[in-house]
Amino acid sequence: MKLSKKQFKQDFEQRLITKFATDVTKAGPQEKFAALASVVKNYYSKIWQADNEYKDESKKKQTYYFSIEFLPGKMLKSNLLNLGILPTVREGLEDLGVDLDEIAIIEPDMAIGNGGLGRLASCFMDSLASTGLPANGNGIRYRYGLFKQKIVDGYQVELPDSWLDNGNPWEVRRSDKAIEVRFGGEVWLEDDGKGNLIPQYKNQERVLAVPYDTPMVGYENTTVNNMCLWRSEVPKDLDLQFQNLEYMRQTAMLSSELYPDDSNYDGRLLRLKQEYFFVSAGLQRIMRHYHSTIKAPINQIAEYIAVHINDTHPALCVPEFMRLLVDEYNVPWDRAWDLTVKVMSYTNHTILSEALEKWPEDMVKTLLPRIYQIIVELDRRRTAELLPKVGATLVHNTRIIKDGQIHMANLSIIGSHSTNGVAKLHSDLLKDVELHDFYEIYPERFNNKTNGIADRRWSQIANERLSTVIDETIGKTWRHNLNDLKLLEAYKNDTETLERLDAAKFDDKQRLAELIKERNGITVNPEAIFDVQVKRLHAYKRQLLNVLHILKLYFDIKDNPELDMVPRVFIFGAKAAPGYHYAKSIIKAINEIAGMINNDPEVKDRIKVVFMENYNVSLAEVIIPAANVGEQISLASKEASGTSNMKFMLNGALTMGTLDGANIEIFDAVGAGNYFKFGLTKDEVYAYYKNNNYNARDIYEQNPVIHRILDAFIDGTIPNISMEGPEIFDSLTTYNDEYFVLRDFKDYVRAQKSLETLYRDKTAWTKATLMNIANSGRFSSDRTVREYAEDIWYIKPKQ
Ligand code: 26Q
Repeated sequence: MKLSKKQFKQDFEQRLITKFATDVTKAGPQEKFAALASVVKNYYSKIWQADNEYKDESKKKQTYYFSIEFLPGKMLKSNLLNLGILPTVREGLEDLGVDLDEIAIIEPDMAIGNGGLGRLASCFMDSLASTGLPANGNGIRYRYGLFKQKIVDGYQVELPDSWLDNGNPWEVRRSDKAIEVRFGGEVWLEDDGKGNLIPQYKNQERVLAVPYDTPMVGYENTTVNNMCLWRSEVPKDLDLQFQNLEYMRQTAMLSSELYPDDSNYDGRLLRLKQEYFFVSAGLQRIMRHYHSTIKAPINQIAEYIAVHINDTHPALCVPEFMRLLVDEYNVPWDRAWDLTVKVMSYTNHTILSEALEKWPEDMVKTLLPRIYQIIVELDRRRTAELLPKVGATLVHNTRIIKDGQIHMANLSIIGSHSTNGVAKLHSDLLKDVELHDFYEIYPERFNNKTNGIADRRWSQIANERLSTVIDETIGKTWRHNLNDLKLLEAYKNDTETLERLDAAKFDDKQRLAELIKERNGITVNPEAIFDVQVKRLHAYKRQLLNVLHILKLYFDIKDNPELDMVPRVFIFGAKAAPGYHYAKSIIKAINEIAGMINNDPEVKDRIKVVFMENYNVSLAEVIIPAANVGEQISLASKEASGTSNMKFMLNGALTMGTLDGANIEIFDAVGAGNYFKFGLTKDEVYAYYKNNNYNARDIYEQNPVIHRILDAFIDGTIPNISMEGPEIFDSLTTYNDEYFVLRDFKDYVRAQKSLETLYRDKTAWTKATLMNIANSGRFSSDRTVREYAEDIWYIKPKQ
């Protein structure tokens, strides 16, 4: 949009008056933020309205992205950037004596997601709007987002994230579009005399779902999409006798808290209720819109809408869509099924068995009696139809209902026309191993969509310095088409460019060093290698491998106090699921090891270990630009994709990585000299499983370096740990090291040494940095969503 600085200043000052009866000299930071957000909202509202009108009139097919998590972070700068007014606003504020960054920091992170999957959903929301693709998010407006992490005495403590206390300037509550969702009660079918079976209900629990719409503003275009989040409320017309306290509490709980589990299935009833709540509300809203606006016959619905199931959490989309078609719109069963499969598509984000959702039949039957009937009928018909075609074994292995449980992945695959993994390796594993039986039956449904990131947030917003260097080197087209970063390659031997890249990185490291000083009270040297591992804490991600390497370096120094090594700052950021005891023990161990090393005068600042509290999107925006190295060290086959690996690459950090997830594609893109590869391959891992011949204790017994490091956990070397020490020690020895940490240790140390060698050659290092940036174009989520649009959703961009 066009906006003069003068106009902006006028708008901002005026808004301070109308909203708070104050002026720029007296307004507090919260007031300034609210006034600025309100001005920005005003700017995009007209575009939003116009785009809604365009969508209603053109009636072009739209995607509805159903996700139980979204993780957008702060929205102010992103909205300014996408409207094309970030510099104007920054300068206008400066004229008024206001620093944009000081206002932006006030906005709470919108953190209604755990990590990878939720952040991916938000990257997609940005990219869908920015590529002009008509799409909508659908989720839950949790009153409390992901917990805030405090470290107390080295331990993680969880505090509630009450992010809505000062209101949310971006959302629009649409009471007029509220929808009822019903649970429980009894259901039976009655013949209407014309041969139709009509479901009758009794004693259902009613919940009102109120939509809150948040605009997703496209980057310098005219698209503004919508992310719809549902809040649960008690229906207004409910008789007072039903309004008992317990019912009101239950209702509020539906949209009260995000489950803080990442990659772990939690079988609680409330979770299942949340899943049905946002699925039913979302699909009902789609149906209403279809009838009020699209006005096409119901049997053409697949030409107008696509529904995406983000992991299995919204898998109830399949039976709920069937219910709406069959019960509410009288579509014959077979036709309804055909439409459902055409409309639905599904993404799998993990192969970890403990993360796969299965719900007890009884629970589903009690909570969602009609949905249960539909699932039983789907399973019955499918079994009857497929038995003669593919045989009993395949049918049995792929049934929706097995051993008294409803398998949500099976439901999602069977009820949709597309199942994709999130990186090549992961998608291959789904086809060849994990979902092979499904692949035999429905080979055409399987495909890969390698993840991507909203590059504008991770470069233009998070790393303005680097962005400017890139502009000055190759011009600005990369801001619209990330593939143009390839132009940088022509400068890989250009000393001046390399020096400027290096200077930008140094600035970003200094900024992080200041934050570390402020938050952790630790002084770190910006000349040191900033070696970063930031992600959820999980055994398979192997933060422990990183820790063992740090201990090795520490003992190297203790053995040889004059050791010549490049100083390193090891930076961690990680939340553990509150119930994940082992992960919490690793956090405690990292903090105690940090204390031991940072305070040992003999180390002489050659190693610093920093655990940064409360890792979230905003912190990532400061940490990642400052990284020299990104640790992507999961056991091969376990990390479906990873996306922080892409963020590091785009910011000129080199990857220390296993051949897992999207790391492989990063390795292929940058080439062997610009990536530190180590560890078992997925085939080697699977061979260990097959032959059952891994013996971790042998490694502990036979490798004196490992022996000494592990003993540090149980012999009092690491201070202030109690049960955490033996717990970690036993996991690696007695319990045979589930994720092959000890097996990969030696090769990891080798790769770390070669990293150090390269870092000593500044020019060579920065050149590798440049090669990483230059080849990160493929990892824009603009590319990813275009692939989904073309291959899965069949939707077209505007214009
Ligand atoms: C399920 C049932 C009950 C409670 C919680 C859950 C649950 C919640 C979140 C299960 C899994 C998750 C999150 C999974 C996740 O984030 N997976 C990550 O997805 C990223 C995006 O595709 C990948 O890059 C990561 O590799 C993958 O781990």
